[in-house]
Amino acid sequence: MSERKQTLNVAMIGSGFMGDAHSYAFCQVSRFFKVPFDLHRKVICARDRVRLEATATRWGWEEVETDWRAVVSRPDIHVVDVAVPNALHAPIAIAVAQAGKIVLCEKPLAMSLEEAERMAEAARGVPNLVWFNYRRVPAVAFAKQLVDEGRLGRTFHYRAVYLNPSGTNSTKTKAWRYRRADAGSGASGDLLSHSIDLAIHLNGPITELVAMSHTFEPERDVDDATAFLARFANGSIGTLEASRFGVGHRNRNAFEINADGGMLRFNLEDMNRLEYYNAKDEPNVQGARNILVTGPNQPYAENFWKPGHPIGYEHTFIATLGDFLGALSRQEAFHPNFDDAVAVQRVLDAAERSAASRTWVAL
Ligand code: SOE
Repeated sequence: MSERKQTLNVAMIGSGFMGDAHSYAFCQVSRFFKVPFDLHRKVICARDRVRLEATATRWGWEEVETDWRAVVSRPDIHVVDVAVPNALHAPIAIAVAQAGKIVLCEKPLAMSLEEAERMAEAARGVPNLVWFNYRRVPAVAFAKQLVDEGRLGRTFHYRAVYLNPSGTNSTKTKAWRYRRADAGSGASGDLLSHSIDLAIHLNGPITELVAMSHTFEPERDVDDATAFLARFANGSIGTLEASRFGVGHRNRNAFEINADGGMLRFNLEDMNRLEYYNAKDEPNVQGARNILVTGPNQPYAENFWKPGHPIGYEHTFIATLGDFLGALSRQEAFHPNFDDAVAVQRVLDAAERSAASRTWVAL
């Protein structure tokens, strides 16, 4: 008779795009990962009741609620996932942590570095996660493995871009992501935060940077594009850029590492592949291998489909949740967590100050 699993009643605050992606992960995680918990999609909460009920029906949430405080104060709720506009991350996540509950939060963690530090302080005593989901694209996890195995040796350059064309679409630009009061920033918090998290994860801390930001739409109060030059603690140099005016792309989250031992290159728009150039190959056969990262013997090959069968964007949320619940059951720290997100916020803060002063800023 299988051992009775501990029940985890989950609450989701938010019912938009991320509400769907996270709900999918809560539905599917036990089918792909050995989850030592019984996850219940207990209650979903948002302001717009009509949309809320549609999302609840679609993803099998048991109850709906329109007041997040009522959810956070419920004794039967163990996990609260915060997937609402950035301005609400701090008040909700801090209340969840102070109620002693497990707290999951979308990125960027906060509206400012000061707020992010307060959130991390509040969450110090509870298990916590920030949805930098691209760390768990198998091809990205494989890049991390190759870096950690020392296959690249000394890094010279880290180059990243995150390009989508959403800023050119006038209907989209009325959304909360385009208002400083709700989002805190534009392309930098929304897109560059992902690039910064991957840069720190794959190449270590950034020690100083010089940045520029630009807004193409005159009446908009957030950046449409931000780019910066960086120095890393490991001695490498980097360029990181994000734009919502990346016409010609859909969701190009890409990076390249040039190092002594070779090169690694990834692009989310071809997410099941990693390019690897081994500088130790014979010169006449040197070239970038285009590796299909679907197993065998590659990250998450045991969790998803047989080798050769590609996966999608939604699986990165399943892998994030699966690894989090695994770490939770073993009482181990999980990454990315609120402290990792503070490191990202520190870079965003430096970039904003550098762009304003047009000077290099040390971190
Ligand atoms: C922006 O359009 C967005 O949805 C980001 O907010 C997400 O974080 C990113 O994963 C996809 O693009």
